[in-house]
Amino acid sequence: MYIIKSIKHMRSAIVVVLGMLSPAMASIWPIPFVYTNGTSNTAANNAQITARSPTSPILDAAIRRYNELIEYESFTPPTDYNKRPPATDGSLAGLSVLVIDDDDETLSLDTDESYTLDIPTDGMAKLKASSVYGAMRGMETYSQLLVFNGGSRFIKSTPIHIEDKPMLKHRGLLLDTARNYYPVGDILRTLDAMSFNKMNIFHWHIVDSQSWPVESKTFPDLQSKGAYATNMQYSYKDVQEIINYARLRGIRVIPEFDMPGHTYAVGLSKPEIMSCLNKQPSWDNFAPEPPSGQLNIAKPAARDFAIDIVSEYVRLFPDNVFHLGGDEVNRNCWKEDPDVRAYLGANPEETVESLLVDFYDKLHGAVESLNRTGMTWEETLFHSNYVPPKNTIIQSWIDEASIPKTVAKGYRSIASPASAYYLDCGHGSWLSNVAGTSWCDPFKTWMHIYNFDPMANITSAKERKLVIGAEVALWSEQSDPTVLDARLWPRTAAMAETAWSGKTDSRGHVRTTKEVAQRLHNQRFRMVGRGIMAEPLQPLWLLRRNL
Ligand code: CP6
Repeated sequence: MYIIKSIKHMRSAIVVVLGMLSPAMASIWPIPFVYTNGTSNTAANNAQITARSPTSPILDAAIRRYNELIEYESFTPPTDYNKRPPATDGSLAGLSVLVIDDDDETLSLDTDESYTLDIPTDGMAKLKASSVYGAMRGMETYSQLLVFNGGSRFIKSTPIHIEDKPMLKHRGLLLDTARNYYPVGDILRTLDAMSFNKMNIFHWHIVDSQSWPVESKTFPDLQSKGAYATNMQYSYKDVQEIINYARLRGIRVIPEFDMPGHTYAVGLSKPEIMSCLNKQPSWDNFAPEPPSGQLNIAKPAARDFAIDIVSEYVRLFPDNVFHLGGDEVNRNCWKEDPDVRAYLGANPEETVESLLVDFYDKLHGAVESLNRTGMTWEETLFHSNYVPPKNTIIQSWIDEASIPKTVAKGYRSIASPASAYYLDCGHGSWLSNVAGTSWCDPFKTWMHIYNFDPMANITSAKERKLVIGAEVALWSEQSDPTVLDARLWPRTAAMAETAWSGKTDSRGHVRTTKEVAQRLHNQRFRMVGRGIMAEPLQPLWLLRRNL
């Protein structure tokens, strides 16, 4: 018995080692659903991409972009340093792209991002996708197969056959541009980095208590009084540039206008619709972080304001999904507000809770009547008496168990547990010296992120289908452009692979961080070569010794 066990153990150890060192496995991140390869090598000095039917502007732009990238990129995986160029058995004639539905350029949760890619040992490679966005994912994979050595380009281990598709339809990154400001260029670079990892949702947490950086045509003072500075603003034109840039990369921009909490900055121009503005020094009785301030839910003008905001920004942000925030409201802020007290005195059938439910209801109703799907933090569902519309997308963050709880109630869930996916802190909490609280520990390593399974503890097929996405979050209390790339990458890439490829391969094997470390290290180098200052994971020499 004991011997059989240890033989089994030894055998699986050998399989793991082969899996790690196999030269056959190209360094693709995230790893494709199906990947088979041969033992030849293909010279790829001609790797030019062409469309079989050049009818779509988005496809044309993507082909141009990848041709340019292929033209300047000369990526050698660190594992190939000091290695001689491989002998080749044939040469590539380029890549031909076929999109079946190339006049449908809608980008939504239903977009089909699947593709198949075939690389022969000699001749023309072929990429086939049903949408232009699937073709982009395939071109990304293709670009990752091209490696340099000794001044020449190759694709190794050909012929290669890939069939690929995402496990989760929503693979997101939240960026908070209110606690610290990021210039447009930093956001565009982040969108590039996302596309290198096949991510497709930019959740723009655009405003919060500390600043209102985005232009408003309805209430211009929100920005003029609420932005940190005149050069720390997003104009309509900036926003449109970001949305277009994202769309060309198959990335949807979901805006979040967080209400009724996290709104101190609104009070800089509209103090008359606010409660508990800037309580000092006891802000922590009223808000999760200073400065305190929430929309005054007893005032019809506050509710009208919220609806006006949604009405204005659904016109600027074309995506079907609109995030209403709803997180971390503080009841005490309203209980102690003189206007709220006066209102409740005159309306004894009402309570703070009923006012909040009414506020959520009006806001979600407005989103629905504007033909959008509402998205909200989990508090709206679990920490209030409100019952959101059944198609509302719930973003789970407080507890890992919130994800199974959300889908058990029949709602769609985006997995963003703070315990695994909150990237914000590179060091202890800024608040620990002020309030004795700390939300930074422990630091979320890439292994920690990779090990989290958004589907954990969800067994029924129906409920697993309701986990539609995963999202990491960069809250910016302690991040700004100086650390952006290193704070995001390559840790976000770890989430991107678990969201695209899943935790389990097509043979039922659960991937381990040990097996994927080498590939992630290569992806980090690839990203650095493409202008993303991703932080290093390990010393280079270790790899060389392992050869
Ligand atoms: N800001 C907003 C935040 C956070 C949330 N919303 C947050 C809460 C807890 C942690 C990290 C960030 N800073 N608007 C929660 C969704 Cl640990």
